Amino acid sequence: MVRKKHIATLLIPYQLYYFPIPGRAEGVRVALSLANLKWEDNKINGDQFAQMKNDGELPWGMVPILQTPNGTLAESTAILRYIGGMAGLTPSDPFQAAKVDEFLDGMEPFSRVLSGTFSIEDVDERTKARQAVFNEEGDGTKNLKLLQTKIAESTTGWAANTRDMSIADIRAFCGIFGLFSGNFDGIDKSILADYPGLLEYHDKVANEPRIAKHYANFYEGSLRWTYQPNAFADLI
Ligand SMILES: N[C@@H](CCC(=O)N[C@@H](CS)C(=O)NCC(=O)O)C(=O)O
Repeated sequence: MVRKKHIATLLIPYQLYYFPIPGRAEGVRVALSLANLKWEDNKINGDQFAQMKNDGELPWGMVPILQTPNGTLAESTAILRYIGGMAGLTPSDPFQAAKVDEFLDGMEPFSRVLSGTFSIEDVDERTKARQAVFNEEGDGTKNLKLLQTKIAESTTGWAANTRDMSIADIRAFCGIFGLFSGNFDGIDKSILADYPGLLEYHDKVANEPRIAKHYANFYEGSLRWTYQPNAFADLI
């Protein structure tokens, strides 16, 4: 599929491939947009995913991938670092940049809290399993508390204590609030009412002018309402 798109690639040099949901590609989409690059959002279905995998187009057998003028790049965090650099979202100071990397790597367990639930076919069982993730002792709860604590420790309010917004914020914002769009059975946005620090952080990032502009228009059903200012205002 990537090979067949080579003409489009000449015109639109960055080609993202992912499922038609925010998921692990959303931060990359934001970074591509903030970097003002010419890019295309290729939304694939399960059959296209299988075809790409079968054709050896996925370096690690997974999506997202980003086709670039220099070749294909996989792994959402690697792509975010690469494009984030072009968007001015990575600090130039090496230690600050490493702290941003620390945050990105540190929040990986959060990104996986639902991974054991996707293969549960029965909707009631899946719902129960996901509710358990956000029970008092669940991994979702543990990770949300940790993220809230980490963000509260920042003196600037940005996730990795950077002077300006960084890719750590893009990942944290897209990852945390994307979970509460209503796309995942059993996960209700009311869970966030227990995390006033995260709701405050939502307000800060959603109102950052580049983010607010990026999400000013989204199409119905895109699940991206969670990224708009005041998305969770009724919980405060
Ligand atoms: N570490 C990878 C994980 C990517 C990942 O889990 N991708 C999932 C979709 S969210 C996937 O491709 N699943 C299909 C499969 O594993 O067969 C990243 O961050 O990009």
